[in-house]
Amino acid sequence: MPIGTTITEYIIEEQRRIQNVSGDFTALINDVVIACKAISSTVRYGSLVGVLGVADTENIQGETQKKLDIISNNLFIKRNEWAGHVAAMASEEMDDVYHLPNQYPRGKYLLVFDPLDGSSNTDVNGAVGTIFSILRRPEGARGEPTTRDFLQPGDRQVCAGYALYGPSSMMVLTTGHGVNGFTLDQRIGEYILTNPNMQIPENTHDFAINSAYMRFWDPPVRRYIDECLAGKDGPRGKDFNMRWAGAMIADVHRVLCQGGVFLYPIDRKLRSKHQEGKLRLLYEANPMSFIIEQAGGLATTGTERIMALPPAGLHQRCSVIMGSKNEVERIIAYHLEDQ
Ligand code: P6P
Repeated sequence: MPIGTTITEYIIEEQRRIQNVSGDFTALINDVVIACKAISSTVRYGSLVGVLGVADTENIQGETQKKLDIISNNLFIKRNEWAGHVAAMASEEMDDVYHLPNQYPRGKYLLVFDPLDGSSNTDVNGAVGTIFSILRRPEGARGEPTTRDFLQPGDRQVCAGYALYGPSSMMVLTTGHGVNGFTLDQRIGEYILTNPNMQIPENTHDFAINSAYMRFWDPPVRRYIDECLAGKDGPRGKDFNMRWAGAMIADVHRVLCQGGVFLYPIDRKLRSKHQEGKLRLLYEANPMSFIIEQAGGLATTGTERIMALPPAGLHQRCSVIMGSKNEVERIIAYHLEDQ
């Protein structure tokens, strides 16, 4: 049975392209991959092993945590804390920086992640996944990493990826040299390269937004969606399709594969709660933006490029509009006209 290119082979080939790397980076990504395999397996068993439903805790976002949120977070921590590749970690499910147990060596990378994105889908067997981002620890930093060490703009990411636990389990990865997709071959327990050099179509007829919030949208977003809804008789001269999976990872994966635009924009309701958006910058918007840009798309708040934003806090939120270049450029133009 031919196996194909495993994700480990791909990572090592990538390492050979980069001069003077110690292999730490490769080993870290490998540990992240194993963590995702473990989460994928746990998610698959669902109610058979009693991991569905809510825990009796809340995260810093004030969101009730699902049992799988906590299980996935702990799997990611356990898999990545011991090997000496990371100096510390941060997660949607933990209020502060996670400092490694004293007995473990500290490495030169910082790992930020959303262990289970879309967890509102867990109890209805919907798509969920893991999003992660790898940063370098700032030059010259000494002692235990602080929150400030993590507050780096998305352009400083050295790797970003996600694992989508859908009908098949896929990983999508970028280290800054394009985007590659891998599918988990359950027969051998390896992610195999199935989608090399993923590129987002520049034009599209798909958009993903939660239309329940339409009454709160800013004018540029409302204008863009209204024009899509007007279809071929409207200003766009073509019909559009709407999708909303309730999990950023699933909606953005569709955009990556088929073209489209994903929008979770700031709106009046979020402003009333003094929030700059729904999605979190460090472990949702930045890693997904890195992937989208590497695949030829654009990722913006509407007025600013997401990966240029200077983070002010671990759990900072931001407006998110990302996908096919021509569509995102149109939405940016509508925001500029509205200023
Ligand atoms: P809403 C999942 O909780 C998440 O953070 C994203 O993955 C998803 O796109 C969004 O929230 C869904 O939000 O308001 O539609 O439930």
